[in-house]
Amino acid sequence: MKIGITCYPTYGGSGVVATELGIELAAAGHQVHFIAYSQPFRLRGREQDIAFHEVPVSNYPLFEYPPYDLALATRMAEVAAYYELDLLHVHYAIPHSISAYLARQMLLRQNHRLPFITTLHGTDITLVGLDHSYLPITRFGIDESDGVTAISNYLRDMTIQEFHPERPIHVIPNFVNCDVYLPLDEAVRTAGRARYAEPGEKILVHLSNFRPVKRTADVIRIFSRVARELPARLLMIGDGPDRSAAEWLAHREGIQDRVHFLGKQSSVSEILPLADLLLMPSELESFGLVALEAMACRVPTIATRVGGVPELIEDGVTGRLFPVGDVEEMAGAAVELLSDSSRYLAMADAARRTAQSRYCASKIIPLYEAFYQEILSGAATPGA
Ligand code: GMT
Repeated sequence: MKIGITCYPTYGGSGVVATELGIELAAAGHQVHFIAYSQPFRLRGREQDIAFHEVPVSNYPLFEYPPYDLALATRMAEVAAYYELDLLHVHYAIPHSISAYLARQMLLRQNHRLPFITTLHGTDITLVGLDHSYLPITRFGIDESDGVTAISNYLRDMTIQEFHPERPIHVIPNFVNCDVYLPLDEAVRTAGRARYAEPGEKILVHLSNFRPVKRTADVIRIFSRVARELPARLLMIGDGPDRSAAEWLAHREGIQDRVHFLGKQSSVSEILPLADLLLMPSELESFGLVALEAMACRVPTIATRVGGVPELIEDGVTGRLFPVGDVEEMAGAAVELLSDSSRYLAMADAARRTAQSRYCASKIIPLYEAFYQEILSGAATPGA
């Protein structure tokens, strides 16, 4: 198949999923065309059967707000026509499904049928979609899509409850490449850990875009309590609006020497397996992709019981779940786990096993391929 993929190319879960999906589809023999305002950050630009098409946005002085969605629709239609795309797969409803809709309508005039699939990731529904001004157009984008997927049961149910869409929503969970995200050989792990911690110190890690929904201040508060009980370091991967507040808090708590702010990292699969625990105290996660990536690396997560997280993490088996903001309990659980090696090892093993048995790319990519086929056969039916 020849598949066009559009996503937010910068740091964020939906862009990561879209990029990894493109990489896996290309490896499975499909031709993939990314269409976005910049190259997705996890794409190296040298992958076989993957092309990137930048969307140029005109900055004509009359445009106080450059019309990205129109420029995207134009580029989608051009790429689809020039490279004979079979379908478009857009990640994040707004504005991508609307641009795809426009591209589809433009191509219809040339008798080129271009179905599009929208994958809902979370904040497109829970935050953006529920802002009243965006609700009708988000619902329109969902209903006009030829197929819609959501990354968890929670998100599907939430979308149905809030938007009452006419289009059915299929759940295809997020995935991880278990051959890339995997535990390290002990010698390599020891050498890697030495970059951040002394022997005998535990390593906790947090990875996000440092937006308020991630509650990065809670990460610092949890770690501060853990560091009082045992020798430990915290790796903070990523960047975003709440980073400086987190840095300030680390100083105020007097733990600045134990917290390493690493900024945005392109090879997180090399850092995650160095850690003992991931902290994900988010206000909301429709899935929690980073926890899955950590699980595949044999790293359990201390997380909040929100959104789709309980579908991924089984409390007490593959990680621990707590109410939002309960930093005392989360810190206590982290200390307990890090002090009990047999319990810790059982949980770390269960985390890796769950990632392998339920969320490996090899299991999830065929679901997308089957869904594409289903949509294509429907799209071929006159009047569909
Ligand atoms: O919240 C983010 O970090 C970014 C956001 C996105 O769309 O880029 O993440 C959402 O999609 C991820 C990939 O499917 C999910 O793992 C995240 O749980 C989801 N975030 C929220 O629901 C808040």
